[in-house]
Amino acid sequence: MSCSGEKSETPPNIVFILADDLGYADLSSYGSSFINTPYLDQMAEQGVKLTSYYAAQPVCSASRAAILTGSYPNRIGIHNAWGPKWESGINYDELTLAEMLKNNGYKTGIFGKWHLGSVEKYFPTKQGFDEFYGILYSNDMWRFHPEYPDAFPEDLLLYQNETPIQELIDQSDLTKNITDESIKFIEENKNNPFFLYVPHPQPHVPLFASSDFNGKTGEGLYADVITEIDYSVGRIIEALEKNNLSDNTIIVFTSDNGPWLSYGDHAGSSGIYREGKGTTWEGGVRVPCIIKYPKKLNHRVIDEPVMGIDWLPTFANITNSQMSENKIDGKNIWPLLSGNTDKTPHEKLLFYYRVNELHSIRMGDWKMQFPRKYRSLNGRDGGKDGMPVKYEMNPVDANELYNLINDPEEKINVYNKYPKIAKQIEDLADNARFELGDRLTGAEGAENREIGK
Ligand SMILES: [Ca+2]
Repeated sequence: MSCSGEKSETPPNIVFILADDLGYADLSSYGSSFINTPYLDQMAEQGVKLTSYYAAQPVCSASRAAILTGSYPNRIGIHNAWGPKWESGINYDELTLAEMLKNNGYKTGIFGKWHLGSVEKYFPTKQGFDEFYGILYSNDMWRFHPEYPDAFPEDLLLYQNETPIQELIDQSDLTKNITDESIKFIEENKNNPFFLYVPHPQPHVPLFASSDFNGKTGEGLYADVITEIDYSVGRIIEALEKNNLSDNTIIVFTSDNGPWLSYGDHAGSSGIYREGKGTTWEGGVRVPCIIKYPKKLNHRVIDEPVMGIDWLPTFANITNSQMSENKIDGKNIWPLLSGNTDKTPHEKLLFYYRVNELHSIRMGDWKMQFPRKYRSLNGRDGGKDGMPVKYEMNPVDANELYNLINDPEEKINVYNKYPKIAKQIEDLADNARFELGDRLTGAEGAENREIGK
């Protein structure tokens, strides 16, 4: 409780909507020329629109771990996207966002895709969520996988809390049903503070839209799917308004990583940004992010770099919740969102990928790319109708430096032109390697913590 003597305010509700593999340029308010997203566009006009918001990693499980713990996922032993047989989870020693808010009197619900543990010990209901409706891992980890059907013999199961209630064969109604469950949760909790987490399994392939949306845009199934997600956001906002909750509710909409470009017409777009999911070029990690909180936030467009690790400390600040003693990497970005400062609290943002490999660092306007291989279509078209094409692997042979203000497409390597900047970032990289390790250079991290086993 606050000791300031101020009249205590009703704590705000938090609604966090996460799309899966949605690219930077997939919303009309972020530059899509053929997908219309009126509800999200209105949210961006009324609230805060972030234009340099980053997923912590360009892959599902790791990116989600960052949102829910405030740490770089590799700090807490979490890497990659987990398959159905994966038996680890977020270590119980970590305080999740759901646990933090639950400790502060919030009701907590997750409706959608978890992807942070497939064994019961690590289900969402063991990590701070009162309620769960959805799937435990990605919607393509099933026997209808277009390339590797034998890799996923398990049934893709729809869960209610800890109980499987249905094998999913047709996923067409999933977005709609997740929205229905979310609205039910809002109505059941309208008299108490709540945290509603809606990680949609779409637009991750295989794409599915309900009969109300399938074929309706005339722009292809991907556009239909995004249109349905936008409509879902509209329905959630409407439910909040109907229950007089809108003013004191923080709604966030973002994506867990950039588009899966090898799927071609079933993938999103990163717009001008280079590459997509599975790389730490801008297209893999820079994603849309919109925040609406009518009571406290005015409209603002913010281009300062922030990341998925920032939600936990920011929500702790806004809700006066207690964080754990564990060291985390995220920062409270409330002063930036509310206009009390125009600077990001981050000196640098680290981009790790695969198993603890340091691929990139952003420092201010600059981004350095470190030597490794990354996947690319190298200008070829992606696949069609749900069948991907193969990526090629490109090397980065030496450190490369880009100025994201003059060159947001990361095309012009200016490493030799700015040796002082390069040295500064290389020093940051050395510190990162000392703290968190880097498999590419053989560095053991001094601060990494254990995954839950
Ligand atoms: Ca994803």
